[in-house]
Amino acid sequence: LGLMSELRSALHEGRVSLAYQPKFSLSDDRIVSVEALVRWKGADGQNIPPDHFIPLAETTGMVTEVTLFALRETAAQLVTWQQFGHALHASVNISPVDLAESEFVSNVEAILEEERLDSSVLTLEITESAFIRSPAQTIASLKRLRELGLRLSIDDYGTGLSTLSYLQQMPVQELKIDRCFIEGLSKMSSDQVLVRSTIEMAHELGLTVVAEGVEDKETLELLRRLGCDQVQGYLIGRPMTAGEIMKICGACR
Ligand code: G
Ligand code: G
Ligand code: NA
Ligand code: MN
Repeated sequence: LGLMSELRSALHEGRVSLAYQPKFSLSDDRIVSVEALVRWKGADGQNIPPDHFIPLAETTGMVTEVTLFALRETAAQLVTWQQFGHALHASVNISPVDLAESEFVSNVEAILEEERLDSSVLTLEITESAFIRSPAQTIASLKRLRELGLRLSIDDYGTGLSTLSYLQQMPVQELKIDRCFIEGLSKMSSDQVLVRSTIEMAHELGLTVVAEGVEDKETLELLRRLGCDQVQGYLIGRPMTAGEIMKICGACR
């Protein structure tokens, strides 16, 4: 629990921040969105990676404070980008734990109102595994978030053994194909079959498809041919500061 009280202090003392990783539209040929990723600088100045504290924060409930921080910060940043003429969208990762929290949806609604953000430019990413063990409360929360006008995305798709027909019953608009299917895409025809059919099915269901972990031009062009809508990965850009996002979006108004 020492780590969690340090996390709480860090949140209050401004040592938790966000990095933004761009998402590139293959039809518009420009950066259309960014994913907010939490960054924590420990007291010794070292970065503490999310993988080291998010799982623990989930077991203690602290994760919802992180999520609400990320939502508020991203909402404010979107408004700032808009003021500079950048019509960007953004996504924030949420945890299944958040969806089980009774106050979560009303807290989200309050943030949207306080920051005066049009909710349609904000997407919530939820890992696929959350959908599989989704009790009634999770689905109910997702529906209420959707009613607020937020977009919903399935993160890490393909790792959780769910089916698209099952996910069809969920109020989602976007599907992110997990990095592990994209890494070897240009070399492995088995992955190509899988990715092609996933894109086709997702489009049948009216979902936007994003491929994660795109690291080379060959993979990007292959995904373009397969009909993928957006790509994210080191080829387009690593997680970066809000200021750096403005610079690389100089031509993406
Ligand atoms: O790039 P990075 O090392 O930040 O991400 C590692 C993992 O931590 C990813 O799975 C990412 O989804 C998760 N993560 C990053 N930021 C957040 C956050 O604000 N909330 C939650 N729940 N997960 C996050
Ligand atoms: O689980 P989630 O999809 O939120 O994970 C985001 C994580 O993936 C972050 O740690 C981010 O830094 C990392 N990431 C983003 N793009 C790439 C990429 O092109 N290659 C690799 N290896 N990791 C990436
Ligand atoms: Na994510
Ligand atoms: Mn992911």
